[in-house]
Amino acid sequence: MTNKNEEHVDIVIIGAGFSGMYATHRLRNYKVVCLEAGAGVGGTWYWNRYPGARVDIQSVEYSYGFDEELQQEWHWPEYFSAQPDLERYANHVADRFNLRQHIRFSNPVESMQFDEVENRWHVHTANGDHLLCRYVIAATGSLTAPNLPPWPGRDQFKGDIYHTARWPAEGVDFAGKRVGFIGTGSTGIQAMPIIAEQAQELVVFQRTPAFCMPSGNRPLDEEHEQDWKAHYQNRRKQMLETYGASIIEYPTATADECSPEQQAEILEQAWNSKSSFQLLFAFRDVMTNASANELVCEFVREKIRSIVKNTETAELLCPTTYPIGGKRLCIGNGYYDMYNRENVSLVDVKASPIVEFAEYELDVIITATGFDAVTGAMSRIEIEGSNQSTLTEKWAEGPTTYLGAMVSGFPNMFMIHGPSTPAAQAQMITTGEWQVNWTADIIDSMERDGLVHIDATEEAEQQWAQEVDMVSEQSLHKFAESWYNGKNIEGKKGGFMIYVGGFPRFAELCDSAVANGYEGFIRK
Ligand code: NA7
Repeated sequence: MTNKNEEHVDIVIIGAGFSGMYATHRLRNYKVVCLEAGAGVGGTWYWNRYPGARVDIQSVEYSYGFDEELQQEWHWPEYFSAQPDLERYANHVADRFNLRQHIRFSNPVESMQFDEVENRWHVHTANGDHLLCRYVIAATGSLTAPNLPPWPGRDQFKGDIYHTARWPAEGVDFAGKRVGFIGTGSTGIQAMPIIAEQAQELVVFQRTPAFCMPSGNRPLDEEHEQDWKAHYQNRRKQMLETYGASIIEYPTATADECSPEQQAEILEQAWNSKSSFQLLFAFRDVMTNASANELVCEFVREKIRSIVKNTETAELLCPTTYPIGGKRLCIGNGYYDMYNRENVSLVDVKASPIVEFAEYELDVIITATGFDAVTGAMSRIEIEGSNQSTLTEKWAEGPTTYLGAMVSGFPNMFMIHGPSTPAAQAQMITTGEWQVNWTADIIDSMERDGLVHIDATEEAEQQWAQEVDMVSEQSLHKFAESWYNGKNIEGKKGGFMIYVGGFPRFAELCDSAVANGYEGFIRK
């Protein structure tokens, strides 16, 4: 394993997205190198530069809280920031906190091996770097590895094919083009209304219709901004006390406790709330009671029928096969209205799945077909832990972790937003900061206690799997095929990969493991 390029550092952080950037800052007292596949910072917000890309959580929340001056000085132009503003913010943070000195861009990690004698990870990158480090922190993101279904005929297609997560920085000119669009998840719903305005024709290939509510995006008003800035410290704490680390109106009543008139009024208010996801919190039991959920589903279907003029198209757009919220609720701007345009048509590919790229006359095909989520980025790295066991073997039947942070048999390797964390069920910048702090505290304690090796026990991993299953069982999420459970990818194994017990419970279990003498860990 010796190599003339060998470099010794303390910590390698994989990924310069929002969590990796904060980890680089938080652990700056160590010798830290952050390896990033992209040419710039921002992770998700670096790669996803398709038209209309926008965060679906308000920006005063979806931002860092670790530095009071930063949150006081930064100004978001809109409630829900667009990708260019998020990327600008990521670059600002990288400059302001001198992070670039630690980051190696365009340098993806290819393989890693753990040396049990030295308690070091060997990390190899595409550029030929060979780093030896004591700890690895994989901040590789939940939605990093694009899903490109292997349709035959792709290579013969004479036009251009794009995936929304690999969008060209210079943009795409759709004028006079016949565009085919595959994928009607959060991404497709954001991109299509904009492309429909530019293209000659837009043909939408829909496998499963999405539930979509209006985003209510608008310029950020000064009063709202000042209110947040005056209360940031408390609000950041309050956020972490809510299910999704986001301050929205959490209901107290179940659907049954409301009269039909009250139900209608609550749903209408939620639809117009300009606060994303409020529909899922219309009643306390939307995600736990099938009949409450169906009430919300039918409310959205009625909205679709009232907006889309062609009744056949409207019915095709109505989701009927899964609970609302089972797949992430989409937040759009004019998505359903778009179907009233003459140049837009809808093709049902559920009834007759896409088998090859041949049947339609198109100039451009856009695939917004999602991601090999949660595990995809880690699975693309060859990772060899103790006793030459590989992560691929370990996760062959689905990912297992302890607290979403460690994998038994892969010592000194931590993950942020790993499998079985709340991930996208909670606001990811703030919860990412929380997880980075928790991880960094563990690393600091290892240094303080003169220890060199930390692993999770298999027993703790199994108990965590039971906790994850138990909370999933209580929720309706299990009735949808989505990236949350890997069912969006053919043949992907494993169960629910997201922790749906709420962020406060997750944080408490992480904290109590540490407080109870590193319960579930082996430290030496
Ligand atoms: P999603 O939500 O996984 O959506 C992907 C879409 O692509 C979805 O409509 C899929 O249909 C569709 N898809 C995937 N494969 C195919 C094939 N083979 N044929 C036809 N249609 C297909 O990804 P997004 O990028 O939209 O959003 C990901 C997250 O980003 C989102 O949850 C937010 O957190 C932000 P399906 O529903 O699987 O039938």
